[in-house]
Amino acid sequence: MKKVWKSSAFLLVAATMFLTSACGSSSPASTSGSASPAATKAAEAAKPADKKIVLGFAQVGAESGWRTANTKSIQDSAKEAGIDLKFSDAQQKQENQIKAIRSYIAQKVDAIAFSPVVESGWDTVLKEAKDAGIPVVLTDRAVDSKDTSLYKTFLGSDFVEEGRNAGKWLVEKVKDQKGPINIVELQGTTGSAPAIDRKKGFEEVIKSNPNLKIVKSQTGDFTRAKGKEVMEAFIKSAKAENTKMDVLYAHNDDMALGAIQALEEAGIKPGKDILVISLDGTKDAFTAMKDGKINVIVECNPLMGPQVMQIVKDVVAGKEVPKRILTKEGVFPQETAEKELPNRQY
Ligand code: GYE
Repeated sequence: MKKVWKSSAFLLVAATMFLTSACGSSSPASTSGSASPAATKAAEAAKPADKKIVLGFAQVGAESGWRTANTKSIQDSAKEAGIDLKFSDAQQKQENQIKAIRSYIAQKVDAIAFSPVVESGWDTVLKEAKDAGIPVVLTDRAVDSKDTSLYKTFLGSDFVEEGRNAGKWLVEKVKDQKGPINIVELQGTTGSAPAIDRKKGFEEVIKSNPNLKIVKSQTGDFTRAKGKEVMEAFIKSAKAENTKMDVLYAHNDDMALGAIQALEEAGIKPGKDILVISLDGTKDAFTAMKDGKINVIVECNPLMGPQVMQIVKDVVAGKEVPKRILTKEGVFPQETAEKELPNRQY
């Protein structure tokens, strides 16, 4: 049921994108060939047809390969869509994102899009945007605001489902194994939607096999350097306690790649001595998987720029958009690495 909804949501977005691009226009007023007269009126009132839309985008940072691809997708597609993009990098700090959003409000941009670094603490600034009449689009990560009127839509992955998919792969992989299977977990940024949800979905599924146990879990902040550092500490304490580490579950590719380095330096073979599960699906991770160092990658798609621009055009034109729009993604076990690597876009 979830799957059906997921793909139909994707199709809906794809169809909307096709329809509007088929109209071949760049101004919001003239894209309304398929809109009702009321929506056209709202569009004209909202924005003169000859003026470029100004979009303020408050990015999380540049913490990972995923993020770099996401930023490029946003920048390239803004250019393509004829949208004037104001872009800021918050260096993974919520206070910087809030500052950036406030400056977009002060500049009276037409729309604000942002990928909230953590889930909580956004109500005040979102209310300020709403009071200023500036529509907000959430991309990639969610907020936990109870008042959903504070934003127009949330476009991004289902992180709980990603965690479940990682868990399902593991449950199947070890189904014939006897005895305890120790998992170490590298969590994403503390308090971020992907870290919370990827943990939740994974734990929910691995519960079905009592042998599976998370024995160590710590944040590596979604970066390679931190992933390596935390894995080094895990290796050290596992040695001291004389415990085995059978599985590494990393919430993103960068942390997995950092951990792989730490494992190799300690003489442990990633992908063989320890199963490695990663998330995102960057080229670097697929290369490591082709080399046998990662066992499975659950994909998370960062290339959401074109969808973001279409949504921004629609909300600025006063059109209704679905409150939740999902991105489409897959699961890639090791045997697919060689074939899939040349297809990777990021
Ligand atoms: O998995 C990670 C990035 O929010 C989905 O953020 C995103 C995550 C992604 O730093 O690599």
